[in-house]
Amino acid sequence: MDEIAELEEQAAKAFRGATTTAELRELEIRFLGKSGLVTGLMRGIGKLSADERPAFGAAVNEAKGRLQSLLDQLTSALRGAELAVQFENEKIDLTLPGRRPRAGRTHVLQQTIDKIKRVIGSMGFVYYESPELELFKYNFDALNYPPDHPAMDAQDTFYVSDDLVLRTQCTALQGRVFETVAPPFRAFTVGRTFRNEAVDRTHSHTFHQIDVFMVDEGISMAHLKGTLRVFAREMFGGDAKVRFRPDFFPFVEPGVDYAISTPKLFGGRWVELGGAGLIHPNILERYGIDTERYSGFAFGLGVERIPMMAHGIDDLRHFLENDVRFLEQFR
Ligand code: FA5
Repeated sequence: MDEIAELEEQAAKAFRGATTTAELRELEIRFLGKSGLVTGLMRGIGKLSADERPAFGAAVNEAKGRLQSLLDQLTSALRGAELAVQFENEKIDLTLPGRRPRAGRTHVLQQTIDKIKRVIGSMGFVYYESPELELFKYNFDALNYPPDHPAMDAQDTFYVSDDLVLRTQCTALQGRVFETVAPPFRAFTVGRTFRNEAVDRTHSHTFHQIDVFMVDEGISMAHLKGTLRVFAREMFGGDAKVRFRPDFFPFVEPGVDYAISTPKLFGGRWVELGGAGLIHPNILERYGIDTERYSGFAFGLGVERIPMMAHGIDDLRHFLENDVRFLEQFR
């Protein structure tokens, strides 16, 4: 019996010395577990005489019961203290200012494209999507480029195969529309274009163009100029002016380049935006359009130029680099 009292005292002392619930759990296993020391006392019962056994068994069980309740009491006291520490550590300070979420915004080029679509669309032109990976025939042949014409050299591009190129100009939409839509019509597209070109502040291998064209009865350079003037005023303000100068593109006759000027930008200096002209009769005839009755105009321009002018951006590489410090300036 002394053996029991001794072990009980030893266990109780160890329990009281524990400083964490984890330590208590270890002690519980060591003393009270299935193969623990107190339980182990029962193994000695075989050495006792039959009439000593019940009293010994009962004494072990009582000691075990007392130790278990001491352990429960100590565990709950320590757990309370531990939770208090944990809550203190995990405390949230509701008075701290919040972290402001960074709101994204539309890319400055996309803002320009959206505005162009509104302006051109409001003049009755229908928007078409046209592929960036384009058949050579739509990018060049359908646009009246004679085979091996030097004008193609100015638009060297990336060939995926002999027939497939990354389009050099959005004018590639024309053949696709002529094949499927009969005049009168007004069509336009906006999208990415590609050229194998040395990159500098005003030239990129990847840039954007708008291409607009219409075919109807009696269309002349006056319609072209009037449309461009409305476009320029909507984009740059009511006092924008448009200027034409002769230029060559195989798909227009006559061909011009055009520039705009407004007193607000660059002190009224002329800024070239793109090319334009009356659609070449060869093209209309190729698609079976009666050139006695119908004629059309077309114009194209580089999109990057517009925000560069409007915001005084000096290098178009900024548009592709996606530096947030650059992008967040444009709301
Ligand atoms: C054309 O691409 C013709 N398709 C435009 C056209 C359409 C003429 C309809 C007649 C009728 P051009 O190669 O000049 O033309 O390019 C038009 C505009 O695209 C240029 O004025 C310029 O603003 C822009 N551009 C051309 N190459 C680049 C480049 N590498 N990087 C940035 N912008 C460019």
